[in-house]
Amino acid sequence: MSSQNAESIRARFEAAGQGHVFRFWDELPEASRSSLLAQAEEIDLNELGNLAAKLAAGGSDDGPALEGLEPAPYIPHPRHGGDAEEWAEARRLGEEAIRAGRVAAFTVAGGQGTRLGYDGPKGTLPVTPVKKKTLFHVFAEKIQAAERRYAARIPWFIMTSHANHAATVAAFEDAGFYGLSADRVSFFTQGRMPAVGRDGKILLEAKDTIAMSPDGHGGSLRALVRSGAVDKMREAGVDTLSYFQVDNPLVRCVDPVFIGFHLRAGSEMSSKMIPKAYPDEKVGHFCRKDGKTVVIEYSDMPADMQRERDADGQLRFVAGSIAIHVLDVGFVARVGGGEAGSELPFHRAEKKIPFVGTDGEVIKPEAPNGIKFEMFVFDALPFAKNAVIIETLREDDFSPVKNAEGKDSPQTAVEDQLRQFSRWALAVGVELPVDDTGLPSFAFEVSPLFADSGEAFAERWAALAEKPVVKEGTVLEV
Ligand code: UD2
Repeated sequence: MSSQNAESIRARFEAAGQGHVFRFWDELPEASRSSLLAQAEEIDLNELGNLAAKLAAGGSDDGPALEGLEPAPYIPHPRHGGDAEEWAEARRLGEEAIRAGRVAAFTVAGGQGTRLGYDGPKGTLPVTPVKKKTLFHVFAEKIQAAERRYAARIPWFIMTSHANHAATVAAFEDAGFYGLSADRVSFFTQGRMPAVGRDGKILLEAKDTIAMSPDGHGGSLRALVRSGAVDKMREAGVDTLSYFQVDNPLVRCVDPVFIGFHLRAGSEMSSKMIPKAYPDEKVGHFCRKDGKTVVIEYSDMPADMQRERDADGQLRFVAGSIAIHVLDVGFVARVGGGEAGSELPFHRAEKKIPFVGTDGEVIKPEAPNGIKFEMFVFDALPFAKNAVIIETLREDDFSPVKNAEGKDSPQTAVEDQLRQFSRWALAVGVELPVDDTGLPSFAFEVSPLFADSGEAFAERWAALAEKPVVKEGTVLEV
């Protein structure tokens, strides 16, 4: 970088009241200077200025206000009164789109996985009961199973973060892309936001390093555009994106029914819901406000509202968001491209952020001292035309790994997979000892390449000339 360039960047920071970022400039070696300048260039000072102004004004975060919120309507699953004909029609539409190569899979995998305490990209966490396949491996097999079934190409886009990009790509390379053809898989890194103190000033975590963190999964929309992923999709004839989080081994990565409902409605962004299992389950709530679909995050909805019940005793805000969406690529291009009036708000999180004091010493605060900013992808819903929400069955779509132990942990995810495999096996007459939650007394495993649904399992099983004995350690593969 030319020294002229360096001067102009420093001047811009000075003018924006952020000149302290270069406080240690004079003592920094050349390499540190370049690295600091590169970080500074990532920062949109206008955007940060607006956020800091709101902070100074004591404004709360930009989430939607709670007055006038109504529960959002959704299309019920046939098991709960939904129209089976309609579901079959949606499936046909979705299958047609997949066959035509219009659908890509998209995983957001840029999170820091702090709660799990796992050292490595979350997608490399082993999750299956017997073979201990990783999350990425499970998704890859599900995508491959769909490619085979529909004789289609299904490109897979994976959003990483600065912190885990190299490790993620290396994991795929080491694993031979888990059997997928490497040219189908694209990685790109999400954006970052600087952390600021309560005074809106950018925090330095070292003399030459700005405290930066991923800009939230909502940053995926910008990143899809900036990275060229949207162009790549358009070139490949992809207009529909199947979005899911890296932490959910049960997710149907490419679900024809869901895609079909999305296309049938001419929706720009669709979502899956499940009825919440208990009032304070940690999922967002699908609501309507001023005629638009919004998600109110669990941490933003007061407890009494989360517990409200209607006349027949059902939770009023029952529709839980499990972070599974279908997005129209044109919509991603618009919102991610920064179309005026459809900017995603930033949510604020107060955190303990180690920082460099004026004397250059690193200070580790005991209490939250700063603010991190994140965008949430579901905040795009109010901008989407014809947003559709369909109900899905928890046991077939949702068992997230969030914590090291207890609820939503690797252990519960293994158990939920075992219950799913057992349901499929019991349905075709396999004898299995299961408890009253459907959990078998031993571990076995069904690869998505053997079957990725109850119907697929029944078909594969019927076609087997010799039925294997299902016992401890059995793995049904390919
Ligand atoms: C998310 C949803 C919640 C519910 C739940 C279901 C939010 C705010 N809440 O809760 O409503 O749907 O999931 O499991 O999203 N990620 C990135 N980059 C980032 C931050 C996150 O890629 O900068 C990814 C992360 O890798 C993970 C996903 O987004 O795949 C979820 O992030 P989280 O664990 O922070 O969200 P959580 O569990 O609070």
